[in-house]
Amino acid sequence: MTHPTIVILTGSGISAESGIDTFRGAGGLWNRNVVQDLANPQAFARDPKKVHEFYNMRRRGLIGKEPNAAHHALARLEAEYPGDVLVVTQNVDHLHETAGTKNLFHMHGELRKAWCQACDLRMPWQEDLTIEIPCPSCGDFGQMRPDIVWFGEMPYHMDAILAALDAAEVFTSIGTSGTVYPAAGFVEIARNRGVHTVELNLEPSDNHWDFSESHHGPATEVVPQWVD
Ligand code: BJW
Repeated sequence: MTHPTIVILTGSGISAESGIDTFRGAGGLWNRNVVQDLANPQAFARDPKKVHEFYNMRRRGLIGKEPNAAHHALARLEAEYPGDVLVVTQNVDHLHETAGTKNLFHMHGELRKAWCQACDLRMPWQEDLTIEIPCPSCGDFGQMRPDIVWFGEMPYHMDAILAALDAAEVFTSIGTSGTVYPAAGFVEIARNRGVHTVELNLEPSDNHWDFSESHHGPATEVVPQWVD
């Protein structure tokens, strides 16, 4: 017997109970900072110091954060399920890999990586970034940026993600509001192929009508229930 291939999309809601802010909704990053004005290449070109400060604050905020029961449940699913499981995360934190998930794409980049725009090298980065820091590889100044996909930039691994969606037999979306594309469109791609689509979220997401099945509640409850 073959087992259905599962593709799982995660968003900031899965990390909320680990103490990492979501973007939208009460207390979300969006409300306290005008993220739209910071998370784009034009803002970085105009005021790199301000954009670095925002991401330095967020990178420091990851210190001491641990995966929760939802991250652990997905790692357990990958380890124990006889079929293929792929996690595609929009999150820029490191909690899926800390929990043990290996088959993972960070489609919006990673806070703990830096990208040198001069020599195109991406590297692990735990410290603050500033405009004064030279690139460790090429020595150029002012060229280091957070390895984050900003608005108007192409998300990472898109070819591989679309190929995985093409092979998926189950698509599950966890902790995402369904407002940011192209990730918000994955459920429609899956649904149009007749794939079983599952929503696990605190509340109905913006595209909730695209799901065959929905379970609303905190990720630490609904994700382990779905996995088990
Ligand atoms: C819980 C919970 C708990 C809470 N348990 N659940 C008009 C129409 C269509 C598209 C566009 C458009 N105008 C522009 C676009 C494109 C744009 C876009 O989609 N904009 C929308 C805002 C409309 N997209 C892009 O630009 C993307 N690139 C692109 O399209 O490239 C193509 C292209 C390129 C070049 C030329 C031409 C085409 C790039 C998008 C990059 C997104 N980046 C961000 C910021 C990254 C930087 C950073 O981290 O600061 O990524 S935006 C932000 O939103 C972040 C997230 O990954 C992303 C998704 O948010 P998420 O994870 O869903 O969080 P929330 O807060 O929205 O939702 C949390 C959910 O969890 C809620 O539902 C809660 O209820 C729930 N929840 N607690 C379970 N305990």
